[in-house]
Amino acid sequence: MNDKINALLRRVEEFSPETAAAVEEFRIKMLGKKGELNALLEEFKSVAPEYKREYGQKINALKNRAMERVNALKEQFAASVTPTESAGDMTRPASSDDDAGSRHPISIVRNQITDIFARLGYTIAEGPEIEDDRHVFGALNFPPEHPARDMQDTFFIEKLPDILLRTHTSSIQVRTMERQQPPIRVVCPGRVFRNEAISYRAHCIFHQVEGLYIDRGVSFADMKQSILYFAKEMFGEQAVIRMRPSYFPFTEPSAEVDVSCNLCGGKGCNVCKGTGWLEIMGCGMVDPNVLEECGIDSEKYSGFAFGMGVERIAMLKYGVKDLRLYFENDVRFLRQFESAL
Ligand code: 2NL
Repeated sequence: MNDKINALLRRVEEFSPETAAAVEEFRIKMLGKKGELNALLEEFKSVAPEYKREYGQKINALKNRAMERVNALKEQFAASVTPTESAGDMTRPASSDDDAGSRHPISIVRNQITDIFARLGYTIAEGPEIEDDRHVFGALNFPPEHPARDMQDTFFIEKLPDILLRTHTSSIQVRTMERQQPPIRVVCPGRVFRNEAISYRAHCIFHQVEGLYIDRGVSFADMKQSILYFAKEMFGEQAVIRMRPSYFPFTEPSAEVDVSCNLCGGKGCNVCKGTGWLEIMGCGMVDPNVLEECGIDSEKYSGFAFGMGVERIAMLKYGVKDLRLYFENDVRFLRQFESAL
């Protein structure tokens, strides 16, 4: 028994582990339920009574020494673990394996559009998707019999009084004008809804950004320069624009804006259908009827407004030919925009 105790004591003293795991392994082997010390205590039961005192003390001393060593070694390993080893290097760049997801291309392009106008001093305004007739049509100079007011084109929630899903974000600008006197400079991004058959070029839910600038003496030339600045920021410094006369109930005069095709450099390709031009938005000088309807003196103030479809801008920017891809949330499509902002 004496030899056994001494041998174990030597093992305790000579134990020099390399890792914290080795200390734990040693503790289990020595002090665990089925360990050496318990085996010794089992043997101790059959020791002759006259030796019990001596061996009892020795076994106790061995146990205390073993516990002391294990605890000291454990502490030593805990202290030598640097923060780097325990928690990883907190200053290292994120691993490319970390799947952080990505913004939807429509969000990316919508943010790019509003950022460009923010640089020109526009603020962002939002409004409700469920609207009333006045804010979507009435205040915007739509005559009572205008086809857009038809069930064919607009989703009505309640016909009387007319509660409907907005068909354009102009309703946000109407609400801005009702609330605030000029100078007004706002961009209004949002979802809009139209009762249309879904195809590669149309969807019943899509996204718009509209803008409105009202102050004393705002001219068509101001509008043209603002839109040219936008086109260059969005499509590159080489971009040029042209305006074609158009018609909207809420602007007069009105125009469609084309940007030079950035894919073929204006020579003509399948995207611009050989014309060298891509239609990007509509715009015009706000009709005095609209200003008056929203509580703004049309004798004192003038302004311009514009509107564009985010899906359309995104299709032109990324060369996506089928708009439905933006609504399906197929990750194979969405992953391609991971590197974008
Ligand atoms: C387009 C054309 C346009 C506007 C939107 C607007 C808003 C108010 C007053 C006057 Cl409150 N106009 N918005 C003006 C011209 C064109 O959008 O093709 N959008 C996709």
